[in-house]
Amino acid sequence: MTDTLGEKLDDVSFDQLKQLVGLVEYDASTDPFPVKSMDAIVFVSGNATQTALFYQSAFGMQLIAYSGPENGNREYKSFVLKSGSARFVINGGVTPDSALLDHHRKHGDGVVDLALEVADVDRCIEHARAKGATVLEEPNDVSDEHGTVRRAAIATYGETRHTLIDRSRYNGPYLPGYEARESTIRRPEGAPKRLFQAVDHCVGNVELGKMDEWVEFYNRVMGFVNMAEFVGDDIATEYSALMSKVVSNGNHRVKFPLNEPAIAKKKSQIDEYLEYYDGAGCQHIALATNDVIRTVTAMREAGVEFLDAPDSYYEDPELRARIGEVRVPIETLKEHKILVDRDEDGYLLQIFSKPIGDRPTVFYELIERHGSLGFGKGNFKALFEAIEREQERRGNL
Ligand code: TYF
Ligand code: FE
Repeated sequence: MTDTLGEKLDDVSFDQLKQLVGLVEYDASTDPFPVKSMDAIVFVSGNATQTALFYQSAFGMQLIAYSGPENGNREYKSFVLKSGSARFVINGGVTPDSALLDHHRKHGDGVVDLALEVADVDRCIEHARAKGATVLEEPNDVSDEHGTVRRAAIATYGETRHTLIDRSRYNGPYLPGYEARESTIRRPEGAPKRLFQAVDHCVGNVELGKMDEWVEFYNRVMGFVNMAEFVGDDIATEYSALMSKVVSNGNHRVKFPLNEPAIAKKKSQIDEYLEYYDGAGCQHIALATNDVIRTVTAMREAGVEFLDAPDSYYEDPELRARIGEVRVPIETLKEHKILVDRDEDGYLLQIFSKPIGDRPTVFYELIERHGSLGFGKGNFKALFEAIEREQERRGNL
């Protein structure tokens, strides 16, 4: 199955993807920087060997490829995991002088690369360079017996990058140099095939006063458009302590909300992140699922902790009136602490994990869309209050 941009979607059909991440029609012919999809989210971990097991056992992902000392990469181990159209790459330094370990010393476990699949690396780089982007890797071909990948990279916020990948002439397991690998854990009897099908959005936290600069960067350099959803001054000072705007590529396949701290009544959760990550970086990744109840149940059973919405959230008559009918009774949402929001296009169900590493930095969102193209604006108050309860428990409020 391929979409209009010729994207390989594995076994997630285009119609499924459309529902899962809320695609819209757009005219790709005028796009100066056409992006097909997220190619991979690349992480650095203090122990990639074990983190790869976590994503298999707790997130139900499948190990599909590997590179490391056993096949010629002496510097670092790299595990490639898939779930539907989502691909995660977990890297960990082996040799003590590996640059990955410097990144890890500063930032801890986190995202180093939001890699994007594009059809024409050279055209994108030419545009990006003309618009003032920092090119970290010039376009180059890498090959092995499975073919050739053309790649390049530009800098984004903090020490995060966007590698651009054209994999149209390559049919191996991930990138040249990687070998196919099968999962190393046995999945529980009767476990669902996968717990999520796609990456919905990746959020960046940037320093105070920098949000608009980064929004403008994505507009100018990558031709991304602003989405309607934003957290402005009003919400920020009232309860959220953050400001947020969302940029996306033309068809909304790739969505990047950007947050900055706001001066409010309490210490911003974004300041807590910036302090512990030691700079700007990726804050949360939203995973699209077609059954958030099943996904959150399986993840909780595997030990992943989620933020609790208080019972009062579900008893609020205003919420009940606004939400109307959704695919399950509100009681079921309450039982699983799942949040719900509705806008003019439809509704969404969502839930947020606690930070998954040692530092209070990166966390996950699970999102089940039913027509809504938003990000759960109606839940911001309840969500930010739940985040602040956790900040307080960590002694950071
Ligand atoms: O991605 C979003 O915009 C939503 C809401 O710290 C959100 O998931 C925004 C900021 C934040 C947590 C969630
Ligand atoms: Fe989100």
